[in-house]
Formats: sequence, C-alpha cells, structure tokens
Amino acid sequence: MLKKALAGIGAGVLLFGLTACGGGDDGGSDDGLVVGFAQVGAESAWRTANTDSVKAAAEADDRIAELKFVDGQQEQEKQIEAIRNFITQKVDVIVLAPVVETGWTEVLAEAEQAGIPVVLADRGIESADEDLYSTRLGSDFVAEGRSAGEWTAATFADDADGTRILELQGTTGSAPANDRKAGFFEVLDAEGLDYELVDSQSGNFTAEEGKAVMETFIATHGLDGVDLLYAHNDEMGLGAIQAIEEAGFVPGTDVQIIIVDGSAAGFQAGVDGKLNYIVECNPAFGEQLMDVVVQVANGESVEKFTPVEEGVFDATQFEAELPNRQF
Ligand code: GZL
Repeated sequence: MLKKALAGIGAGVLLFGLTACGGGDDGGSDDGLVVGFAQVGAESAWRTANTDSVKAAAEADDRIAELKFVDGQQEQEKQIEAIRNFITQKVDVIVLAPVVETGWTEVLAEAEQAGIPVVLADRGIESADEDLYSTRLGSDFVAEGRSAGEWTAATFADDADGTRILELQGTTGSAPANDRKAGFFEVLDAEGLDYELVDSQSGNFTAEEGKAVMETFIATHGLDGVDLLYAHNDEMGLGAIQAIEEAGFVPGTDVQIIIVDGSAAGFQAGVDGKLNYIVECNPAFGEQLMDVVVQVANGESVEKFTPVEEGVFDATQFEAELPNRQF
C-alpha cells in the first residue's frame, strides 16, 4: 500500500518507503510490516504475559504482516543470534527486550548498517548505545524501586534498633535489577532510614533460584531480627516465601516482604497475608508497542523513552485488586 502511495514521491522517500514496508525484493511484505522480536525468555508470569500481549497485538494489527518471535532463554548470545537472523531476513523493524544492559554495540551497529530500526521493549541498555535504537517502551524501573523505598521508609520509620534488610536481586546486569536497587536505596538514604543491608544476591528473576538464595540467606544469617525482604519480582518473592515457611517462620509477619510485578499469584499471597507490598510492573503493552513500531517504520519522530502506566498496592488493597490481575 505505502509503496504505491509513495510512487510519485522523490526517490529518497520511495526507497525509505519500500524499505520501511519491506516492498520490492527486500524480503518483507507489501501487506504490512515484518517485525522481528527477540524476547528475554519465559522466566516469569510477567514475561509470559508480555509475550502474549505482544503476539496478540501483532496478530490483531493489520499494519503488521508478520511477527518473527524468538525466545532468548535468558541468554544474550541467543538474542544476538536472533537479531542477526532478522537482519538476514531483512525485517522492517527489530524489537529487542535486552536481557542485560551491556554487550549490544556490535550487533545493533549491524542493524543500523542494514538500515533496520531497533525498538527496545521492556528493558533498556547502557546509555553509550543510545544512538543505536529508536526508542524504549517499558517501565521506569528506578521509579519502581523508589516506590518500594518510600513504603519501606514509612513502614520502618520508628524502628529504633534499625531495619535489617535482605534483597533478592533480578538478573545480574539487567536494567530492572540495577534500577530497582538504585531507586530503593536512593530513597532509604534520602529519608535517613537507619538500615542495614544484611545480604543481597541475584535470584535471576526465577522462583527456583529465589527460593535457593533465600535458603542460603536463612542458613547464613538466620531470620531472627530480619525485618524486610525486598524481592525484585514476584517469582523470587514467592520462592522465598516457601523457604521462609519451610524454615518455620511466618512470611509477611516475621519478615515483611515487598515484590515487584503484580501477578495474580503475588496478589493471592498478599491476600493470604504472606507479603506486605506490591509494586506493579505492567507487561501488557503490546498494542502500544505496535503503534511505536509503525511510527518508527514510517520514520516518524518518537520520544526516546515511553513509560507504561503502573501502580502500587498495600495490604488494604490486595483483595479488591486480585480479580483485576491479567497474569
Ligand atoms: C520488568 C521485567 C522483569 C520482570 C520480571 O520489566 O524485565 O523481567 O519484573 C521479568 O518478572 O523476569
């Protein structure tokens, strides 16, 4: 369609238009955009919901002819290989949810060289590579960390003997892990909370690893005197709850718990009194992503970062919110 519409326009735009719509012999489709999506993996309910949202949006959008989807299995090498394959297949736009923030310069330069724009979905990459992608659509992970910090500072403001904290970090080197940590402690320090970070390790955003790390925390430090567990996602928090119960302690009471994402399982644990605060991270941005992809393919100017809408929930809100959870 666009190819015909551009027929009478200057060669530069026509060339761009053909490239953008994958017309001619570019391997794309005259019926819409061919998009390559290199997803992080399938490590959490959040990730699965995000994949479902993006696939459903692409399927329903007649501006998108095809979504080529690759599950990166939380391995950067697999995502890099997928991007190179998308370049070979001459897709119109590459969407990347980068598992970690670094190591993308070379492959994103190859996409730029091939004239294929890149859109980041969900996670970000280091600022040095900022010119190698058009825009990022996702959460403000620092803001999520700040929300967790604000609740913590208010909840433990009068804790005379100091607040002792355990932290289950997300995937090492990932933007959500780096930024949720940064935002959290930035607020604790700004609020002047008297706290001790007893231990902090990565559970790689999975329930299995979150439980294993919590078991190590308990074996190393015990839980008596620990006030709070800050888990960077639901899966690690729910795994930790199992470990806390198996050690004979009461999650949500003996140790207060914050999780980030807001899955139905997370809210159910809140309703059951096993955790105390939920910072929402919204995976359902598929339709918004398709709009951004089309804008970028058409050469429209877009903001470098478009945040998705999300909220926070305390124990008084869990029961009412649970039926609304989509993942
Ligand atoms: C955040 C996303 C994180 C989720 C985890 O946008 O990248 O990755 O918080 C998921 O559940 O593994």
